[in-house]
Amino acid sequence: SPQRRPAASILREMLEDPDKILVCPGVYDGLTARIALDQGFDCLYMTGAGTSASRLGAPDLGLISLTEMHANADMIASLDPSVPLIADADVGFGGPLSVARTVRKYIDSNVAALHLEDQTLNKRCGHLQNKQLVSQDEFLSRIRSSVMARKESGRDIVLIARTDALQSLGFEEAVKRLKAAIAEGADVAFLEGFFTREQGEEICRIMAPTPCLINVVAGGVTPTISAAEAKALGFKVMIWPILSLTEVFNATKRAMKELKETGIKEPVPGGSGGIRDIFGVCGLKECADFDKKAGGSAYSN
Ligand code: PYR
Repeated sequence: SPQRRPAASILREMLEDPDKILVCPGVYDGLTARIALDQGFDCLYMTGAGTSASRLGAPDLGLISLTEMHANADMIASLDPSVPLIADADVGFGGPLSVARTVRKYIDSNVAALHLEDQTLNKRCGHLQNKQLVSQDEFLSRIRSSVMARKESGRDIVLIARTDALQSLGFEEAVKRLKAAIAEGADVAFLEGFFTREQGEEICRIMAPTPCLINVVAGGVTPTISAAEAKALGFKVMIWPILSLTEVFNATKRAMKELKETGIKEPVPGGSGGIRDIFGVCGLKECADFDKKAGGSAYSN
């Protein structure tokens, strides 16, 4: 069979397309990833906040481990290897050796890109208050370690340097950190939690030609803007981390409430989301076809 093209190479080609902004819906499990793939997105984003909420039932406070984040990224990246996955790697889960291990594991799973940030080990969601930062030197040791691990692997992964410094140290310091991270070999700049369109435009202008990422979080501090507007500001990558989380939260809560209060959850008239729709988006037909070809009969449609 032909050699599979690494997801990082597919992502790099997209990043180099001058006319493109990559719009990445946040997914956190197999089903949300399948729905995004079914809608034809050409790049996905694995949210750490969503992974923490769905796998641990815990808030995004640095509780989740490398093993859990990697297992989620591994599964999501495997669903359609032709669609690159950008995955959260928080602070890299420890010192330089741990960061290198994280990068190797993500590379092994054909994850196209990861982001590493400059918060302390007990990090928190970038849109919460009172974030604690490590020094620039410590941040750079994380980036350097990831660049070294990538080089030693002989393979590729796009490294996204994220700074959370804007909140406590201001714009200049945040820019300094991002520039230093790019000088160490990171590929994409991620200014977390900026407040205005002007700051967004400014970061893209200052970092050019380095591609910049914008993170749009419902209820977060960055304005919710469209992909077209983000592109006009100069961004190359746009992530919507809690897109599926919010929808699942609202819809599930509504359904639970209805069942609790009335003792029945009526199907939505004419609505989708029955068992066949769900199995269908997860590849029921492909599984049945495969099974049949292999001489099985258990899953014939
Ligand atoms: C998250 O979704 O957890 C981010 O860090 C953006």
